[in-house]
Amino acid sequence: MLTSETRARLTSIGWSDAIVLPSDMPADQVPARVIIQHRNGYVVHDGTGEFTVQPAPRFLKRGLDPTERPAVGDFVLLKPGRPAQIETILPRHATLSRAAAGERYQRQLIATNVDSVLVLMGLDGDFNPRRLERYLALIQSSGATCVVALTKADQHDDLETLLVEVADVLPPDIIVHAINAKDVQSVSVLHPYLAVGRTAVVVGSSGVGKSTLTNTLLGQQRQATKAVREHDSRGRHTTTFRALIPLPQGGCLIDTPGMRELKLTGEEDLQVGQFADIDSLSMRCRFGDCAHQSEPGCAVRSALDSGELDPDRWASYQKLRDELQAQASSLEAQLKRKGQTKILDKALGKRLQEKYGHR
Ligand SMILES: Nc1nc2c(ncn2[C@@H]2O[C@H](COP(=O)(O)OP(=O)(O)O)[C@@H](O)[C@H]2O)c(=O)[nH]1
Ligand SMILES: [Mg+2]
Ligand SMILES: [Zn+2]
Repeated sequence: MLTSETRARLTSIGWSDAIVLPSDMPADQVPARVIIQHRNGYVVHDGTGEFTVQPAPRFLKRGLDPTERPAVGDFVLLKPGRPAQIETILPRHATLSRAAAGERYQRQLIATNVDSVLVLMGLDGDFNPRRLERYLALIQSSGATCVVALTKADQHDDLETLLVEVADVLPPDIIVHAINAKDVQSVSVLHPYLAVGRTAVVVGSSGVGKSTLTNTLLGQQRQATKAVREHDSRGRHTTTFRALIPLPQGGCLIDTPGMRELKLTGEEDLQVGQFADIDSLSMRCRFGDCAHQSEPGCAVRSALDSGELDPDRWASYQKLRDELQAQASSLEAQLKRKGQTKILDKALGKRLQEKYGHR
């Protein structure tokens, strides 16, 4: 049990009722939150101050799934010492992950215990509905809410047309804001996601304004930002590690480095509203197992022919679906290899069958 004093302290770093302490918590251990992950250690915040800690040796075991190691956003229990040691990761209520770039299948954590994911996309040439669909797929299985913030709104003069275009690729329940990340007044639309006890993570390409937004919300230049190269409006990677920052609004923000590749992990579910239009089209195909190639009575094909379904969106859906399937197989193989068949049955087997048994 936490004293009300401890609870108040922890609330300043995003503690909420969603975080559950073990009933058998050792009396000498104290909760804290991971705010920075370095190559050889972690920085945590206990609500009073920041300090460096070491992970318990079992977290360093080779071959351990990276998602089982402490990550930025985690609430952990520390064993006192010099330095203190991370003993336990408290159960996560949300986990945003992706698959690592490269050949070998591996899940990577982007942030944990986040209530919302602010997807930043610049209105200066960075805007890309296909990438938005990809982010959405990753976020929808995370347990966090997706919020889209279009930055550099001050550099765009036809916002209305653009907002319609964005709304077209998003499920109706996703909120879209257009902001100038440099302007205090403009970014105040994001305050509801950053109230006391709430945590948001900002994601988006390099140069989109993640660190600028963080600084504006913070009211000081804490995160380094970089001038955008003129010729391609791309920023350079200035933020090199994830950092959780408590804000004056009472909530916490996690700034991240830009991610070049956003590979699905295989745990996503494209069926949750994101492609509801395609879903309901395929329900109307004559054959239950229609592959939407050249079958007679294919509702998807006829929607493509009539222009009702955007061919780019269809291509994007197929690409994500195939990638998801391939990644799910990799994940399945990995879990099997490690003998984690229990998780496997629960998380994947059933879902895969439901999803791909009929498409
Ligand atoms: N005009 C304008 N410039 C912005 C906005 N957001 C970011 N920038 C500029 O874009 C550049 C890259 O921003 P930065 O925060 O470093 O991007 P990050 O890589 O996502 O962290 C900086 O020069 C910012 O001043 C915005 O909303 N409006
Ligand atoms: Mg940055
Ligand atoms: Zn069909």
